[in-house]
Amino acid sequence: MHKVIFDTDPGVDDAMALLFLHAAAQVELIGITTTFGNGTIETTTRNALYIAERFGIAAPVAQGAGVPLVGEAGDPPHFVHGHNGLGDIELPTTLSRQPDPRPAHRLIIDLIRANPGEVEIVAVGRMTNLALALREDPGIAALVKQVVIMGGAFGIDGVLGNVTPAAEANIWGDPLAADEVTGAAWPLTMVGLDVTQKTRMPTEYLRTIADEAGEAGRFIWDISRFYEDFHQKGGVDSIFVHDSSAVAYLLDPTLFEIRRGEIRVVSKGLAFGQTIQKPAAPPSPRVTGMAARFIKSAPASTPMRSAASTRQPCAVWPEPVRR
Ligand SMILES: [Ca+2]
Repeated sequence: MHKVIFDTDPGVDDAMALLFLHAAAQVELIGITTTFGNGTIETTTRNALYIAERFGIAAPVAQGAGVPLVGEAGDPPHFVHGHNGLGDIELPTTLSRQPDPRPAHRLIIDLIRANPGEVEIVAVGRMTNLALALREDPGIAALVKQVVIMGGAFGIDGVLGNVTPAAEANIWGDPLAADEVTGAAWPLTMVGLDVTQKTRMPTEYLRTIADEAGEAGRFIWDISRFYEDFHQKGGVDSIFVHDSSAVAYLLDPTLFEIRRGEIRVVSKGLAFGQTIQKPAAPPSPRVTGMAARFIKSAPASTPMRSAASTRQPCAVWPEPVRR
């Protein structure tokens, strides 16, 4: 059983990933924490509470950061997720579910401390809440089973950022937080755009979900109309499966190829938000147990394979931030 904290900014694909986690028999969702990103923090928290209430998800929902560690939040991408973050479907004006009284980073700390060695964090928004949790209680890193992130881009098959040529949105939104999170001493896998832009749901597939997956399937169809339109305007005849790819990795990592090595994030200058990996040199004892990893691509029939053995170690590499 996976004991999962889901850190999220719903968001159309976040909502799909949350329902994916909720539907997975091998997942015990123990906490939902919200961050700004696809909407303001008020919008994403409202959306998480709405989904939890509508679909009977019992896990506490805690509101998290509304701004990055440094700087401003910026305007949400209404052209991707709609003004309400859920494809502009009609939403109720009031909810009975209330957020947990704790801020998100405190709920994360409390859940990890209460379940030492068991918690798996799936983080599919800005990494601000995780960075705040590490700053407040650095000891949690050693108590987490694994962290799976949707974010970043590594140029595999020419896949670059989706906000700038250097940066993917979740990382661009708070690169300092991402650098602190990838530098922490916990096992971390980064599911980048290299994977998530290859993993797609065409309209016919979404229609099948609508027809065969009950109320959740119809909800996914409804919220994905606006999101699909955004993709089609960009010349993509399907939707990218961003956040659910991180959930898929959690449930079955053998679906993916993995490249191992530490990751740093650029937080200043032209390459603001770029994720850079130092390929692990074989053999590399530093990798064992605390390597930052990312998934290279996701063909269903391809076994896991490390690209590390073909790489040369880098001569110069800045040490990760350790708090
Ligand atoms: Ca997200």
